[in-house]
Amino acid sequence: MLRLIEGWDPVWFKAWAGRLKAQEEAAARVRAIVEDVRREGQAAVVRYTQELDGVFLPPESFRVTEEELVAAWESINSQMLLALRRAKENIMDYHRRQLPNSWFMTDKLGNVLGQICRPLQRVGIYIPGGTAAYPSSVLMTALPAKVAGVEEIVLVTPPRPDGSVHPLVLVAALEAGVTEIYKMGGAQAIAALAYGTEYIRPVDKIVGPGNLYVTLAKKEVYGQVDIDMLAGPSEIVVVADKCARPDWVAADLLSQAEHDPLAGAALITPERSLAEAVIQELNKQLKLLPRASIASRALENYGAAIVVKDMYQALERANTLAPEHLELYVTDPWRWLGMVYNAGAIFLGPYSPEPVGDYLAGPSHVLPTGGTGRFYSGLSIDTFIKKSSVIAYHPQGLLDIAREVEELARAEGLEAHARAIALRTRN
Ligand code: HSO
Ligand code: ZN
Repeated sequence: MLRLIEGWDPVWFKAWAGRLKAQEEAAARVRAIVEDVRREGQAAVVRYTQELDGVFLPPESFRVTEEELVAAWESINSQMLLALRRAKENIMDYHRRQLPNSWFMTDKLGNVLGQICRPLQRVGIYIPGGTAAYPSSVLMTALPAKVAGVEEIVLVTPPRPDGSVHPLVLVAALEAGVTEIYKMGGAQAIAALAYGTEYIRPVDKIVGPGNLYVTLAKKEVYGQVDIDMLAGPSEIVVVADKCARPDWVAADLLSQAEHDPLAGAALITPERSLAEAVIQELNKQLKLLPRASIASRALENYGAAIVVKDMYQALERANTLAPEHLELYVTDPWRWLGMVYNAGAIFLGPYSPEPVGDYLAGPSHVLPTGGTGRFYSGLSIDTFIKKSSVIAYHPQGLLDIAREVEELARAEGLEAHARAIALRTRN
């Protein structure tokens, strides 16, 4: 069921890389939804929530209330709360390290130059609903925003059929310092965050994972607001050698395959016998999973065990895939780390299985997928920080560069630019 590939298979690679390729009709549909929300505001959100989520909510009742939060809080068991808090602590510790400093310098003449770093003021976080509740994604997006200093963190998530939100999502939001929560999902939620409605003030940036519609909508509103990335279905690549246990490799591949029928899971190894053993293990373990049908569809369509010549070729293939998660489950993983150019997150050795990163290690699990690891980074403090440059010249400093500025300005045909300098430096 998992195909064995010798060397490389361009047809398989095309399928893997094309998992998020938008169908034209989805893009057109999303454009229409975004436009309707922009023009009509909350009324359009009401309509689409009824049509697409099957839930009718009056326009003023999308915001999660204090009572709902209290009820969620009371429903949670202490074991769960401890787990969330452990994750929270690790995520905050990790992200504090990333905080940038504003800085100032003096140039050769003593003019002051600098860069001021400031958090965004108001950000929107999308949390998917659907087949699974993801409180972990709440922590992995809201906490970095909090640590960065974002004051207003607005969470949106689709309502369940009974009009409620999963209590764990609400508790995670409370723990993470989210300031507003709205029950809305899909393209209509992204549009509402970007343009605002009568009941929701617009945000500066929208982050977080979502399905194809959400991703297309983020692309549509980009420019009105900033976005984190265009994320697709989850994926994992395990580079393994003869030290690897086939059952552990299989378990790691399944951990991402169970997310989505469009998820991708690939093993790359120089050991043919390992590839064969992992395929057998997968078949065994798959049967025991509650989400077997999702995982098996993912493996069937996008899974692969790729047998390569040696570790160099293994790394080359991994860099081509630029996976969201890359496990180096090999004898000396540190030896190969420097050869990884494209990967959202890298997991080293037998005791760093991918799910550790999904929940508790500290780095955000919102990571680039579908080959976009070539140019995107995962969500981090940088996602929520913008920078202003600072220029403070003194009279002598201006005099010193006056001639060159005027020269360049006149060459560009911009006389007013030249005069702003001349006026101050000639008497
Ligand atoms: N692996 C997912 C994140 C996640 N896993 C949430 C479990 N819960 C991101 O690719
Ligand atoms: Zn996961």
